[in-house]
Amino acid sequence: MHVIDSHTGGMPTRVILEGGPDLGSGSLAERAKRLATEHERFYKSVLLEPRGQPGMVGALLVEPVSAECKAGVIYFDADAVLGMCGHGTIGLGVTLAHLGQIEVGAHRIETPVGEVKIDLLDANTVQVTNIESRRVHHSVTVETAEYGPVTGDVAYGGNWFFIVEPSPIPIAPENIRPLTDMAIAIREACIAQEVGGENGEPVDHVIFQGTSPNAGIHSRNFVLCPDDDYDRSPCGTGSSARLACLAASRRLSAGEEIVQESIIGSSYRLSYQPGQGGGIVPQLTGQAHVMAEGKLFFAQNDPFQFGIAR
Ligand code: PYC
Repeated sequence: MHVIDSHTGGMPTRVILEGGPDLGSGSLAERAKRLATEHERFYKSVLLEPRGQPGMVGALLVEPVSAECKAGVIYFDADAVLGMCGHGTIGLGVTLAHLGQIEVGAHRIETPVGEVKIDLLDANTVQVTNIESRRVHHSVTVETAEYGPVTGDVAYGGNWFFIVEPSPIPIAPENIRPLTDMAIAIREACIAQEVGGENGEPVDHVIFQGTSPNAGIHSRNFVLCPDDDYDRSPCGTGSSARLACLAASRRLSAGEEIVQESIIGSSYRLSYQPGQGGGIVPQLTGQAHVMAEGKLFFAQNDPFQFGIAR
């Protein structure tokens, strides 16, 4: 399996160029469902240790349906197939540029939740225009056994987010463990209490929003991903969901730009335009760096051929 690894603001992406499973034909949503239901061992083994690393997201390149798109891509982490991935799309853009497959300028990418646009600004910088994002519940309370009631917004940015603001725990690297534990409890409470999307979609990510001590930064976040690890980047789909909440509360105007920081201090520039379906169309700009290119082997006599199960 031929892969290229990059990181976007510290968050790793492994682009699978060839050697992935045959997902057949159909829409990307149908092929993503096949990946989730029929190839769980494949996607876990690509990302789990010792072959992968904590937090890593995979980006499986597939043939796009639309001839307008440069590539089709299905993102996944070690525990779930994702609808979209912002940091992964920035990583993919920089990887395609590294391979000489795209040049500075605009390109379309197909994902299971729709087409997104990337603007390659230079070899490391990509602006992503994401799918239309929206807030679906404002100020909803879930009951957690460990932390009591927690109130937040549910919003969609290509994945489903429960967003808590202000964060009950300061967003600082030394608090990653308690933030993770509380976010897991909130996600479980959302699922158990059926707080999610309009059509029963489960919350798969939890965000805590806080402030940054750094000048010029609008906010800092902590994002829990489905694999129970945290996003080292400010999370592209999470930032999209957050922009939808800021827009719905009239706390940010269309075209106004803010800088959002991750818990490790990497940042995205964020803005939005009004969408056609009542939501917003987010734009996020960030940087990625290619780290490695390699071949993955899955030897039958390797006791950890499919990764270390968690
Ligand atoms: O950047 O959208 C994102 C993302 C989703 C999961 C991890 N990163």
